[in-house]
This record gives sequence, C-alpha cells and structure tokens, in this order.
Amino acid sequence: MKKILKSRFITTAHVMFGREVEELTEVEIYKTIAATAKQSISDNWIKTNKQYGERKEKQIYYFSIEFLLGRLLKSNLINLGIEEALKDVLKDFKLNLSDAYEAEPDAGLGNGGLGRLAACFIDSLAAHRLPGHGCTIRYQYGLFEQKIVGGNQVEIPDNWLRDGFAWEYRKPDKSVDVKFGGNAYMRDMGDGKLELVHENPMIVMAVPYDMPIVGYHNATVNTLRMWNAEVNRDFSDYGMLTQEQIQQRNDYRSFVESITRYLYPDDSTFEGRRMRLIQEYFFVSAGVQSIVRHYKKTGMSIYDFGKKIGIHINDTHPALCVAELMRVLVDDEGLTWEDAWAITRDTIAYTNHTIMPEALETWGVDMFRPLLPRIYMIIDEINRRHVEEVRRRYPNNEDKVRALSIIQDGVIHMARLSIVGGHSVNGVAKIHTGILKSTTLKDFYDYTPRKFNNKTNGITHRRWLMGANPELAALIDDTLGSHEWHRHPEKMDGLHDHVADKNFREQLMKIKHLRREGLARYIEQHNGVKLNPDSMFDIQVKRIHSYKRQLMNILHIMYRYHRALSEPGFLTQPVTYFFGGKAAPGYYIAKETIRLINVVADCINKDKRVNDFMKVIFIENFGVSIGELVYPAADVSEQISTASKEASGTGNMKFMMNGAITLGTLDGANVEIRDAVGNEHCVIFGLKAEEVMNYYATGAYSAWDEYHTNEKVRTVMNQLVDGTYGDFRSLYDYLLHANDEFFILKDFNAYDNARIEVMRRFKDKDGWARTAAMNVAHSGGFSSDRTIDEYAREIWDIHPVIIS
Ligand code: HBZ
Repeated sequence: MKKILKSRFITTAHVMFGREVEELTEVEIYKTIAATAKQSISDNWIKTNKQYGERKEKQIYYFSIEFLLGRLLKSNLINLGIEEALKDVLKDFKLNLSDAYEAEPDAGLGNGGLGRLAACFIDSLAAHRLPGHGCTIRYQYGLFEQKIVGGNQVEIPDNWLRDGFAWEYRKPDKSVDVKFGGNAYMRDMGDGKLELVHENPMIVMAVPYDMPIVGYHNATVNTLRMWNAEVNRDFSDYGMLTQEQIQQRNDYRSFVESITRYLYPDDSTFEGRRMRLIQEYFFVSAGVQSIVRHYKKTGMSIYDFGKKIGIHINDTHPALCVAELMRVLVDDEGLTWEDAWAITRDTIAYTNHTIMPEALETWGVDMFRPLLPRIYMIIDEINRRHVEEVRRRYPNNEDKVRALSIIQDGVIHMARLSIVGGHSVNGVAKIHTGILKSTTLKDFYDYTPRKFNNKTNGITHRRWLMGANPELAALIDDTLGSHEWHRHPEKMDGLHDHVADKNFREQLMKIKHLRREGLARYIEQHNGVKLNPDSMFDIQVKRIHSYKRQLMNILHIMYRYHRALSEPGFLTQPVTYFFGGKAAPGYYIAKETIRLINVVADCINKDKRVNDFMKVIFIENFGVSIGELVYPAADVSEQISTASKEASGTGNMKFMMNGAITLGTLDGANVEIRDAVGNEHCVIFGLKAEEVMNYYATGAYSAWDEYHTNEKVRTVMNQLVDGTYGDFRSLYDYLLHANDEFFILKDFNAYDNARIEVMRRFKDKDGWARTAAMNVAHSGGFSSDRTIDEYAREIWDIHPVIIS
C-alpha cells in the first residue's frame, strides 16, 4: 500500500505542479495528497454509478440548500483507510499530514445545524452502502469568516474557491436549462387539448460540479452534486449587436452570475428576498431535471419513477421540488395531472427543522408569480384540488380550509406545499415531532396523521469522534477489542460494561486532559490568554440566537464574578467558560450579545483577583474545523435553549460523544440524551416545554415582575446599564421592555443552581470520570448511521447495494 501511494504521490506532484515533492508549497502538498487520494476513489465512483444503474435499485436524492462539509481530506483518508499509510509516505519527505490538513479551506456552504446535518447524512449513506446522493448550490462564497474587532463581530467574505477546490469535477455536458420569468399560459390546441406555452423566459444554464462521497471502508462512492449558475451556451457572441442589446446582455450576465454567488447568512428569520427564491428554484429545477433525465436513460418506465427515486427536501428551501417535478412530468413527459401527482407524492418526503414562526417560509404571490409563472400555475392547481378535498372532508368549515390552504391571502406557504406534495413529514427529535403534531402542524396532523413521523438527528461519529479525537477512538477500539463500532456505532453500548473499569476511566480522563491542553494551546495562540487545562471547560458553541440564550450564560458569568468580588472564597472550582458562534449580520441583539461576551471576557481575564478561578473566552470564527478542536476538550456542554425552541440540536451529541456532560433544558435531543445516560449523568434545569407554551398562551409571564422580585437578576441587569461594562441598554431593554421572550430571567435561578450542581460533581473526580464514560458509552444511538438507517427503512425504502 505504502509503496503504491508513494509512487502515486511523487508522480502526482510532477504532473500537477511540475515539481519535486521537496519543492512543493503547503497548498501544493495538500493538493497533491488530495489528488493522490482521488486515485483511490475514482474507480469505485465509476463502478458505483454503473452498478446503481444496472441494478435498478431505488436511489434517493437529498436536496438541501446547504451542505456544511468542513474539510474533506482527513475524512476521505479515514474512509479510504489510507491515513496511516499516507502519514508514512509523508514522513519519508519529512512532511506532516496534519500540516496538510490545515492547508485545506473549510467548505462552509452552510449556516449551522441544518447544513451540517446534510453533511453527516451523506457520510452515513455511503458508510452503509446506501444509494443516496446530495443536491445543492455551489456558492462562490460560503458563510462569512468572523473576526472580532474591538469586541464586535466583523464579517469577512469567505472566498473559499480562491485556490480551487480539490474534490469537485465540473460536468458541463450534464448542464440543464432553468427558466425564469416570461409569460406562461395554456393554449387550446383546437382539438380540446391544452398545451403549455412559456414565452420569453430568461434561461440560465445550470452546470453541475460533482463531488465523490466516499463510503467508510467499502467500495461505495456516492455523489454530491453542486449546481453553478452560468450564462447560456450561445451567449458569448457579441457580433452585430446594438448598444441596447449589448446592455441587455450585460444585465443578463450580471444577473446570472449573482445567482450562486452568496450563501444567505441568516439561519433563523425568514426574509422574503427575491434572490433567495431564485436560488431555491435554480437548484431545485436543475436537480429535478437532471434526475429525470438520468432516470430515463436507465430505460425504466416513467410510471415507476416514484418507486425508484426518492427526493428528500431538507426543510422547505427545496419545497419547489413538488411543483417542479409536476412540471416535468406533465409538461415535458406528457403525463396526466393525476398520474403525475401520484408519482410526485410517492417521490417526495420533507423534514421540518423549526417551529419558530418567524423562520417559516412564505412567498408573496406578487413576487412569486412573475418570476416563476408556470410554477405558480402548478401550485395554484395543486392548491385548488387540495382545497376541494379539504372541503369534502370538512364540509362547511372554512376555518379548516384557511388553516390547510397552501395559498392563503396572497401568500404561498412552503411547509404546507411540502406536506401536501409528499408522503412523509418528519421532525428531528421526539419532543420536536410531538410539538409539530400537537401545535405547529396540528391541522395537517389531524388531516393526514400517517404522514407524520420522527427521526431524531444524529452526527457522523467518524468525523466527530474518530477524526476529531483519535486517542479516544483508539481507547474504544482497545476496550471493545474490535473496530466494529466504526460502522455499527450501536456497538459502542458495549462500553457500558467498562464504565466500572477504573483503568478505562483513568485513560479517558487522560485523554480529556490532553484535549483540554490542545484547546488551551490554540486559545493562547489566537486570543493571547493563558488557560488552566485542569480547570473545568464549560462550553457553548453554536449560532448566536436569542432562543439559544447565550445571553443567559454570560449574565450568569457576570453574576458569579460579581459575587466573587464581594465574597472572598466564593469561587472554589476553577472554570473556563467558552463561547463560539456567528451572528447573522443583521441580527442586532445577537451582535450585542457577542459584544457583551467580549467585554466581560476582557474584564474578567485581566482581573488577578479571580483569575485562578475564572476565565472567559470567545472563540473567533467557530465552524466545523474549530469544532473538531473544541468538542473533545469540553467537560460541560451548554444546551440551554428555551424549552420547545431548539428542534433537536446536534452539537449536544458531538459533546456527549466526546465525554462531556450535558447541562441543559428539556429541549430537542437533550431529552433523549438524558434518557440515554440517566439523570445522574446530566444536569437538567429550567422551564419545561409545556410551561413555556402555557406562558405564551396565557401571557402570564412578566419580565418586569421577575426583575423586581429576583435580586440575582436585578444585580446583573443593572450592570448592563450602570457602566460596569459600558452601555448595554440594548440588551437591558430587550429583556425588560420586550418582555424577555425566551425566559432568560425566569430560568436564571434554576440555571444558577444547575451550574453549582455541575461544579459540585466535577470536584468528585471519580464520579465525574464515570459520568464522562457513561456519556461516551451511550452516544452510539446519536450517530447519523442510526438516523440514516431509520430514514432508509421507514421513509425511503432503500437498501444497501454492495459494489463489487
Ligand atoms: O437544524 C437547525 C435547528 O435549529 C436545530 O435544532 C437542528 O438540530 C438542526 C438540524 O435538524 N436549524 C437550522 O440550522 N436552520 C438553518 O440553518 C436555517 C438556514 C436557513 C434558513 C432557515 C434556517 O433560511
């Protein structure tokens, strides 16, 4: 193996860069390794595509407007099983594989949980030899890079393609046309038949870039297809044009080139931006057309399409798949509406990721219709027939009609379109699915209860444990005496019997220490703050959002600091508090929260009186790669969202898998983490989802009263405006005058108690080691391998295909 890789490596350097290995720059070394790895991928990729076609197995396509992949070299080498051999090759040249890893830019084509989930899913699909692919947009700029300047977030464009992207293959021959605008109507052909006419549309060429998705130690290589918007084929001919025509062409070019330029950096509020709708239709139309085209090449009947193809829509951003598939089947393939509708519903399934009303997608007909005239006609017809059926089911009940209509008061509801146009709707954690059924989507649940199901999220343990924490993975290998858990993470349950083993616990604690030292080194380099690796690492990393309550966390740190200054001996347990995460650029409260964290951190970190016991760190530019450093180093995982608001969370799983204890509310997957580890091995606090929803329903909560009756709360609230940390009236007003919509003040004392409890437990070194061990041992169920198996069985009906 080593010999082959070494000779490939040398030749690749010659071919790609015309250089000896010794002369390569860092980026060139990375690219040479990637190209060497690709030689181990391509055969299997070709085979996989060929055999999927030949065997006519059902395949699924996971449509997601985001895939937050992070770096790929390491995970590809792990999956190929050549990491060790390549390390050896590089050693011969006095090169270091981990330096090469660092030279790779993150593929940051996503905001947070939703995009990362898609990335974990395609890893698990390939690992389990399942025929499943991804479909997305090839953004020229990913999520912005975050810099902290004077305590404030500054956004730097993420030009991730600058040096080229090693893993993509441009496939111009597979391009498809996507139509926008123009005039669409049905023309009577004279024989009573109607035909669609779509006049003067603007045509955008969608060019696919394919990426191989490598299965873990198997021959499966699936595909992630990323669509790029380009000007139409016969466009560049400028001869014989008038000034006006040239101007038109220039306008057209700049329009087209802007379609796939930026990822929208907002993950929590819906803004009806026209360009976003264009992006959505662009990748949906390109994806659906190319799937149908490919399907027809296999020679199977179009009437079997729904039996052989599944399209999964990750949240509602790709919901236009419903209408686009109808369009292709009816207009292009000539099927009847009824046949097309049956196929479409068989094909499509939808995952909901939020109950937050401000995040639900709706498009005004006024904007939608001129942009996508034919698609509008189709949605209108889907709705007309749907409403007819609703009226039959609920005669004389116009309230029901309103609640269930896809188009209502000039607005198109994308979640409703997704539910009506598919055969499955799932939430992403038990509690979340329960809330969908009982409140958010109750009318739809009552209408079609059998469509609803739960699929609790998961994360790929190959990246988040084996890749990020190789020492822990090695300990698990040794302890279980087997590698089986790499592909069957449920086997990690076997660790349960070793929690009682002192040696196992000691090893685990050594690894935790090692990882804390690693993170401390990184922070010293980046923040210039020296940390104590024996202190308790208490970490909250995720997008900054009011409902995630980073503000409650920092207010509580302010409270402890305040107490420490007035009560000598108050602090007894050294703790390092970490925050990390990006705020949407226009999200004022989130940005003020970042500023507060940084101001408080500065103040505390400089204060010799408390420094042996507390430090506060804001980790700049948190993302997939920094996460790989952070999760393994954590002792305490902060999962403190207002109950009912976090659909699932997936960071909670990454922490758990690496032996951190969950300090959290009964929200999202925290509930299932608690069920898995038991109450003794997590710390739960705060309002329950039902209580929160009751407060909303009755309006019985008053932040003002809480402020006046709760001294702890009053103390820190006043510090926001009395100059202790400068002026944070923004946050003060937000909490007090906007009535603290996420119950930060209400949960404050419970949070205080929970944090005291977690420190108490940390002091009991052996008890803590047991807790850490229990968390690792019971994390197998939170692997996306388990999640994907459930999707495969219960939604998609797809089966492993052994590539030979
Ligand atoms: O999806 C997250 C949920 O908040 C989280 O609880 C869950 O674990 C995760 C995976 O299911 N949702 C998102 O990350 N949402 C987005 O990133 C988003 C992006 C663009 C939007 C809306 C939401 O327009």
